[in-house]
Amino acid sequence: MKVGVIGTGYVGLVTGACLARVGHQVFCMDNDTAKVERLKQGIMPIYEPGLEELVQQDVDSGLLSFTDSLATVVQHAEVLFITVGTPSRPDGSPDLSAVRAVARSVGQHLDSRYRVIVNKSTVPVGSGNWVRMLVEDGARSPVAAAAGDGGVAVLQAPPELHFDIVSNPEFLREGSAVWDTFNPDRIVIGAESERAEQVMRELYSYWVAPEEPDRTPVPLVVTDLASAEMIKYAANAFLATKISFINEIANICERVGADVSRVAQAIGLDKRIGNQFLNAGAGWGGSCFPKDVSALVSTGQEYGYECSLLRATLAVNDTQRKRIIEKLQRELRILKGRTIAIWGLAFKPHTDDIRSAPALEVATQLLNLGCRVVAHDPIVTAAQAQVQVPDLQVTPSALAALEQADALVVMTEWPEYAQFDLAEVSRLLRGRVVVDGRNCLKREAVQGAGLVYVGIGR
Ligand code: UPG
Repeated sequence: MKVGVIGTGYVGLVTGACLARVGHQVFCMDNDTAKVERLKQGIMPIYEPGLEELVQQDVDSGLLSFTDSLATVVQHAEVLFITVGTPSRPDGSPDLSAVRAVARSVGQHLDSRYRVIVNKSTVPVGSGNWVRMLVEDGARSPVAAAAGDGGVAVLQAPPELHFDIVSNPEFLREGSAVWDTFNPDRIVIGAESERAEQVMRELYSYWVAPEEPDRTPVPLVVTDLASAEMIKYAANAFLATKISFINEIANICERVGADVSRVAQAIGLDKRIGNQFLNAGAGWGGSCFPKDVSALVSTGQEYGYECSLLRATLAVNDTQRKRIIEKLQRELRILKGRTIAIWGLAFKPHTDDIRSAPALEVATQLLNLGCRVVAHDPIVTAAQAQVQVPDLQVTPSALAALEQADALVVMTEWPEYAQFDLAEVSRLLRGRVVVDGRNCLKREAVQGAGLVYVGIGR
């Protein structure tokens, strides 16, 4: 099939590359011409394991191409994915201006051939209808005739449109997005018509109707538009709540002398609970959970419902970062004038994404308290981090960050942090305190090196 992907961010690029890999002809479009040029040269805008190789192979096979021309994509593709960003506005509601602009422009370029327009960006419930309206509005707008008309806009009669809107939420985790795309737990399609559903079944046939007998079909859930949109929010809100729940349990564990790791392990063995997303720590960040939980609260409010559980999920997450500062204060007493080393800036390992990263929030709070903060991350660069926290010092060596530091705080569980020689860590640190904000170090080993170990809920 011929597929257009509008927006080459995380979701768009990964989706486009994976669909090309299974044999579709994919056109990835972005209005950032410089980004398109870099993609053509094989330079990825994000760090994601396996993506660069995949894109390169797809480009070599001729199945993946990049363009900045929306007209080209709309003309060639029978399925059009909208994968542009929907960041949070200050009040927590999502900023849909990019979706609005793309939907209208798609409408302006549509002709009378049938198209399926797929919302893959996480958009509030009800957006499917709204996108339909925008596409229709776009189609009614004046269209300038092609180049060579001397710049004079020529009014053309709007074509008779044949299109359906589909909601097809993504469930990709940064750091394993390519793997997740090839191995999804389910594929969700919210479709307006049987015709659109059939197109999507064919598009995803590699997953839902595999030809190889040894591959198990991925469950396909077909719903109405609103339910598909809700599934995405409900999944992220549930996962975020699960983490806030275990963080709350951790906070009680600390007070009663229990170990949250053992508690999580045991409750996770109950299949009704499940053992994933039960790691207590400094809280969740990233581009999805904070934005999506806030957006769901905002949708509830819009429709006259107060989301008290989800507000608590957000509140627990917010205070969880402050607990790192409290722990430092408890150990060091005065924080003003102290040097604190932070290991890990990305919101989680195997990504360079620092959006809503707990590490940067903790660094900001420490700087505001008069500390000097020296951080290390295996991938995030000083330039990247300093856009958000200008006074943060970032060193390319994890061990160098420890020199003259009164305490070490581990904020991202990069595997290499658990492998350092703790005797060396102990020798370099001026102070004795190690706050393990991700429970990723071995407590006994840290203590064995003469350091004070402070974990979360243990
Ligand atoms: N986290 C914990 N404890 C856990 C698991 C995760 O604190 O037990 C934190 C993690 O450190 C990170 C955040 O939770 O800060 C989110 O982690 P993760 O879900 O792995 O990352 P994302 O890439 O943000 O993926 C989420 C959903 C994915 C969805 C995506 C965008 O997992 O299904 O597609 O958001 O909506």
